[in-house]
Amino acid sequence: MTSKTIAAEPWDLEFDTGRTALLMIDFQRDFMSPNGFGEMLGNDVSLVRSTIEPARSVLEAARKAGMFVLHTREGHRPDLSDCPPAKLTRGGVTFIGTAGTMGRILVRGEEGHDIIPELYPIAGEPVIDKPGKGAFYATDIDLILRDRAIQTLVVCGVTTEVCVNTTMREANDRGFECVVLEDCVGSYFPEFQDYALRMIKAQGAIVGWVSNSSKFHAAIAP
Ligand code: TIU
Repeated sequence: MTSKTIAAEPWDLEFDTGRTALLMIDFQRDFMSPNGFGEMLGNDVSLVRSTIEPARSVLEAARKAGMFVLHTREGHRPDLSDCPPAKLTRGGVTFIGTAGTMGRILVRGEEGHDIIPELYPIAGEPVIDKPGKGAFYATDIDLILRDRAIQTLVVCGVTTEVCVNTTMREANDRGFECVVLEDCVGSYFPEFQDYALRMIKAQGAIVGWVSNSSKFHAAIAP
C-alpha cells in the first residue's frame, strides 16, 4: 500500500497505488484513425490524436509503478446480436457492421475495432469488450475491479463527452473515485471537451476529479 496524492480539481485527490487502476477507454482505430466510425459520423479524427503521446507516457509510467491497467473497446459481436437496432441507425445511416477500410465498423475481431498500436495492451491487462458507451453496462468490469479491491480509477480515452463521461458516471455511482487526465482524453468537438471536463469537477467533484498527465507523473514518482 502506497499512498499518493495527485494535484487535481476541485481539490487534490489521495489514492493508494495498489488500489488504483488505469482505465484506457476505447483507444480503437475506429475512433482514432481515418475511415473509422468516428470519421464516418462526420468527425475530424486529428482532434483526438493529440491524446496518444500523453496517454502513452501515462500507460508506461503506470506499468512501471505496478498499477493495475485495463482497457475497453466499444463494439459488437459479428452477428450484431448485442447491438440494439436503435444504435444501428446512429449517424443517420447504418455504419455499424458495414465494411470500412479496416474491416467491419465496430465489430469485434476487425482491425478497426482493435486498439491502436501505440497504446496496445500487454499480458495481464484485461480488455473489456463493451456493447455500449459506458464500460459498466453489460460487462464484467465491476467484478474485475472489485476482485482487486480497486477504489480509484485514473481515466484516459475517447471521447471525453461520450464513452469517458458515461463510464465515469457509471463508476461514480458504484462508489469508485475517478480522476480524468485532461490531456489524455479527447473529443472531436473542442467545446464538448471543455464542458465535459467542467461537468465532471463541478459541484465539488459531482462526477470526479480533473488532472493531467504531468500531475499524474509527479504523483506516482517514487
Ligand atoms: N461518437 C463518439 O463521440 N463516441 C463514440 O461513439 N464512442 C466513444 O466515445 N468511445
